[in-house]
Amino acid sequence: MSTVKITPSPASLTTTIKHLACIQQPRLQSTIFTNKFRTPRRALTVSMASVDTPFEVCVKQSITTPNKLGDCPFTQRVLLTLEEKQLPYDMKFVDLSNKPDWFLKISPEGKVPLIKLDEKWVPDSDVITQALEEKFPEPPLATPPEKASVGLKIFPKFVAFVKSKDPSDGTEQALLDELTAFNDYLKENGPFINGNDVSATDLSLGPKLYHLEIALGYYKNWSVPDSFSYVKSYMKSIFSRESFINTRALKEDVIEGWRPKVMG
Ligand SMILES: N[C@@H](CCC(=O)N[C@@H](CS)C(=O)NCC(=O)O)C(=O)O
Repeated sequence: MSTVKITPSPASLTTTIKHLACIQQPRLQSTIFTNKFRTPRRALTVSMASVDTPFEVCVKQSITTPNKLGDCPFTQRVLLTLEEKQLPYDMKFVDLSNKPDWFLKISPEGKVPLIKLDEKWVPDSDVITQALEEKFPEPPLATPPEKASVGLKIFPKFVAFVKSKDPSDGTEQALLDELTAFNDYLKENGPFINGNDVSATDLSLGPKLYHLEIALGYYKNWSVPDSFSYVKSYMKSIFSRESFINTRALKEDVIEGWRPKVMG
């Protein structure tokens, strides 16, 4: 099992202690954190729940570069949630092309992401992010139910288009229609899906738009038209968040990850 751990620098550890003083345990100084804590963008209101050990998260391993996170948007969604909630985690890399026995024992479906919560391995990014929201409500990330499905159809339309071999089959137009609706929505309600603050639906959609940008750029020489200015700024602002930079897949992994589907 390959686990990546990064020891925070003394400076970031000081920041960690300062900001998490009321939830951290006495073992803090000897704990190794995988994600580096950063000065939060907004005032940090900490959960009263105790975070005394990093969460173990099974993630897809890079197929191009040793010891790097791979290209799973569902995994990135979970890592983004942990990062935005300033929760520590250790990533356990899983080679999905040759799933190890230890992984298949804890994940009968053989899928990532998988997180250990209360001593139980929990699969599925929907379930995991919901559980994290309930256990660690600060900062609140829940998207109101009436907004939770905004942008939901963009990913399936992107998948159909990237796999399409017939330029006149309507898949590009179907994606453009979804992007038009999303652009109009953001113009009225943005800059994020729930207004001024990022929420769970953005953390789900962001990694998918990242795949869209890289895969369509590479395989179809296609990019989101400039006329979708609200979608373009949305992507820019999600992709430039520290949480996103810390958890994004390598571009080459996204390209290689889509290759079998595009060529298939
Ligand atoms: N509905 C799941 C989807 C997870 C998923 O499809 N993960 C992919 C990697 S991105 C996987 O583990 N695939 C392995 C396989 O199907 O063998 C979630 O939201 O977590």
